[in-house]
Amino acid sequence: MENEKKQKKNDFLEFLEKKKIPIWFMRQAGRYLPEYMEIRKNQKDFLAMCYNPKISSLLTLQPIQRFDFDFAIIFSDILVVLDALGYNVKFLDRVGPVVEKKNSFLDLDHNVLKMKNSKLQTVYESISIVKKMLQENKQLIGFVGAPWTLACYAYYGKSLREFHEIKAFAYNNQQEFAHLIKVLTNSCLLHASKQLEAGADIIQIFDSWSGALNEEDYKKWVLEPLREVCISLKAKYPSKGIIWFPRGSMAHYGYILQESKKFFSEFIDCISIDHTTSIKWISDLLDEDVCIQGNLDPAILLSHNTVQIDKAVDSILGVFAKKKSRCVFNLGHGILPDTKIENVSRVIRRVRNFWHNG
Ligand code: 1CP
Repeated sequence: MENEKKQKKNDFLEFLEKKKIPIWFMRQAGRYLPEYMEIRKNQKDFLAMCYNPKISSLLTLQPIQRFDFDFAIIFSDILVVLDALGYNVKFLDRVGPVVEKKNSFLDLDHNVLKMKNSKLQTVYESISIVKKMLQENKQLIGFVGAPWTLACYAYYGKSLREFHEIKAFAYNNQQEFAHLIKVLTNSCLLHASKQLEAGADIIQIFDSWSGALNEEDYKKWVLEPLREVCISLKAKYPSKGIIWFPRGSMAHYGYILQESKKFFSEFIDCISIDHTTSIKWISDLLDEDVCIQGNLDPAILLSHNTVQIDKAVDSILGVFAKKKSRCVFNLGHGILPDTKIENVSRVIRRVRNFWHNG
């Protein structure tokens, strides 16, 4: 028992103890910021911005300079891993990502990510620049897409809403799909490790499409790869933090947290909760030593109704107050492009005042 408590101590958790309720927003650098649009308008290609350490470090720091968020998240995308694996990834205006389709997944090999000329090197360069520029009282988040979510983009080649075909493919081609998940798991581990080595304090694992799966597939394609990645990361980088964001997974939390309680206590520092999940329910379900991050609905920041915004913020803070430590205020998903700047400032002010007055 004492051993477990010792393992749980790391720089991220100590940072949380000091900050009480730190705040950052998913996709905090992006189209809602005029200073982002100023840079974006001269850049044709979103991926080229991600691969330019000078630009990506600048964009990473923009929301910190404007809002004094407690965490910076490196300006990049989950799809850079597919691009580096040899898929040609493009981001088209008003369409979103387009990923080249391959005839087979069998010849994919994660070892290409280790090559000196891998495009991912620019991400690590950007991380080391940001780390040097970031004030000491902030932490830097690196991130990866989880294998299942990346597999969805590799299979469909674009943004998706339905998952029948990829599931049928996985049932019909079990070996090939297992190979794809394996390569993506190794890639996820490699990319996360390199980001931590370059200076990231935390890795957030985005599993945006995890909610589409049934229980058996969730265990195979979400939990097993997650376990593999987190156990290796914690063995290599015990002082660094891990945040897991399994979007749309409310239906799964019951058995996950019951069957894997020990795994979550030991290897996951924080679960990021989307806005369709009740934060009070999850807070009661989770062990005290797993932190909660979330879960304001990003749509509320589009509204003029400040009473409604304050009410939504207070309702999350009410749950956090009972937990006292180890909570991070965030959105339940990425900030929307039409978000009003004054609403972002309002939420930050309210979270900080709550703590000072409370
Ligand atoms: O046009 C533009 O200016 C680009 C918009 C944009 C930005 C700013 C995209 C396109 N990606 C990003 C950056 C990004 N993506 C970050 C940066 C760090 C931050 O500030 O938070 C992060 C963490 C991501 C992660 C990401 N990309 C996810 C996982 C989180 C989620 O939203 O569920 C996913 C699924 C992507 C793919 C992606 N990138 C961009 C688009 C339009 C999409 C497709 C989303 C979809 O399929 O619905």
